[in-house]
Amino acid sequence: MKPRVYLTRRLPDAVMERLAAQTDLAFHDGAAPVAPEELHAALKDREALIPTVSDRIDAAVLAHAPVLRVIANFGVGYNNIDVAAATKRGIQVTNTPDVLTAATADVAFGLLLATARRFGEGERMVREGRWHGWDPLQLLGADIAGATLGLIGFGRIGQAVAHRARAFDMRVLYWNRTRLEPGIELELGVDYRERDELLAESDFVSLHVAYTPETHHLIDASALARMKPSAILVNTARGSIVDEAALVEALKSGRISAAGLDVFEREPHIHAGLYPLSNCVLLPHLGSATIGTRTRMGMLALDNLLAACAGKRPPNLVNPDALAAAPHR
Ligand code: 8YV
Repeated sequence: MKPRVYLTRRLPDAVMERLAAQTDLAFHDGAAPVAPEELHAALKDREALIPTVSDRIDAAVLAHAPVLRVIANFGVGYNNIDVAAATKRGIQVTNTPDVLTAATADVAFGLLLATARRFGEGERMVREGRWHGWDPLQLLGADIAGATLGLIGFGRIGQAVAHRARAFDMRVLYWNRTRLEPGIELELGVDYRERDELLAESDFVSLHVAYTPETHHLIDASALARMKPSAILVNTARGSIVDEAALVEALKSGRISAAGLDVFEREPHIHAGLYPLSNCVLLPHLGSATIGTRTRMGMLALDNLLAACAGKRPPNLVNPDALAAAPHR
């Protein structure tokens, strides 16, 4: 029997074709996220759910899902899911690591370049007919080569950003909960710093930690105050790692020089104070947005889901305790 699956958004065609062939599929086909009532009703007989970053899957939602066995998140970050509530019910949660590492690192490095070299301001100047010719002092930015990049969080994506930075002749510092072996640091060409030291020493700070209660507002007013006035902040991880209101103040007052943001605290709502600021580049959560990456993410979510429904351990299980938990249904 094919597993009964509910998918909250349409995914790339190749994924939809495989889902249709290998599962009993129902999905929400709108341009906006599925409404709670629709999700609740859909989950009443579904064994598997594929949600995205825009779907909050908490205990209240799970209460409507009496036969759910697996939540195969479409994304590496799974802060949209109450994993503890799922584990309690014996529901497995999986994610999609690795397949989006390069695409997301590209966007982080792209934001670093775009902010340093003022691409957004230049583009707006040209499109709005305000460019009246070359000028030796026009839109002068910051040098990349020789500058210091500080990475907060040094998992797969952080390391991929370090790799790109080394190719651009940057010096790379990192902070991570667990420090790497010195041999690996040497191999990757990176140096460890405590977080406050990293903030003070870096010309660019890029965030690559998962969003958890511990990383909520990790970059707050006091962290921003430690950064150089010339420093640039890049965030492709999760919006709530940064206190957006404090960031607006820091950008307005010149406490830091610029920011490149792909993620926001209350997406798609963006702090009103960011819109008028020319020293920030704002992207609509594009980290993994390539056709190849989104296809690989969907295929991996499906691999995870099929494994769980077949009674096998999914390759990217994030809550192994769910296997032991007596299903509370
Ligand atoms: C996705 C992401 O676009 O994987 C993640 O954690 O933030 C993005 O790559 C998003 O999660 C899709 O659900």
